[in-house]
Amino acid sequence: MNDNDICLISSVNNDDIFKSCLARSPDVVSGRLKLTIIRNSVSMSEAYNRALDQTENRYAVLAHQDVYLPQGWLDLAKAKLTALDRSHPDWMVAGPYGVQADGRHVGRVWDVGLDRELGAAGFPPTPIVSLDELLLVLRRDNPFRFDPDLPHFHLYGTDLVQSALCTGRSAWALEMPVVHNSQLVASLSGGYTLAYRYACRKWKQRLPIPTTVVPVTRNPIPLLFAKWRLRNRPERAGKLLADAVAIARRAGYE
Ligand SMILES: [Mn+2]
Repeated sequence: MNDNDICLISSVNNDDIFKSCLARSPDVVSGRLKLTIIRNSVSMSEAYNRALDQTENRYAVLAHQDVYLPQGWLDLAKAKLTALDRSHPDWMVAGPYGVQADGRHVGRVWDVGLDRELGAAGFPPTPIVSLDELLLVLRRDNPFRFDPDLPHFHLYGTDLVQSALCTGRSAWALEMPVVHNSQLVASLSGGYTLAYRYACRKWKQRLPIPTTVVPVTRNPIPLLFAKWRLRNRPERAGKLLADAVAIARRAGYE
């Protein structure tokens, strides 16, 4: 696998956050990992499809603007993806953090909003049924496109994984940790609820689907309960809670 087999894609709506996180990743700064930026998108599906139309690399890494890829990440990802190509040639999607069919989380990322590492070092490649959207790797050996009818900027990781699984392809959590310089989710109303309802209808034969936020289920209670728990949480500040490089060092990622 060459550097040119992989491209990095990000939908950017806040340049300060982007410059402080993803754009600072050493593999991006060095130019080894070519970055395609999408702006003014109406949904994440629309953004990512636009980027897929502009790129041809065999593997697309789709990352949030608030993700920092630590020193050495590209080489680590190449090694992990090459191994997965050999061990599970049917794989289509991978990421550093996901949820298994039984609801257990698996992965390793540092979450700044929660101020701790999620998961832990030393797990093997693990099959998952949904991925945290912070970073998704898509293997492009078929002309996959994100669902343009999935609204807003939520649940596209779950939708991607389910799309892979229902066509007989596999999806994996791999140990390739990153820093997610996130802010806490402010609300699950509005766009989240619209995306959730869409996912419920689309995947009704496959429910319940556990996710990192709320299980997608026929029963409306889990989403209502999660919204209630967040009822007093203030709006996101719109600025970062920590320095991504300092966190990467503290986490031992570089
Ligand atoms: Mn994020």
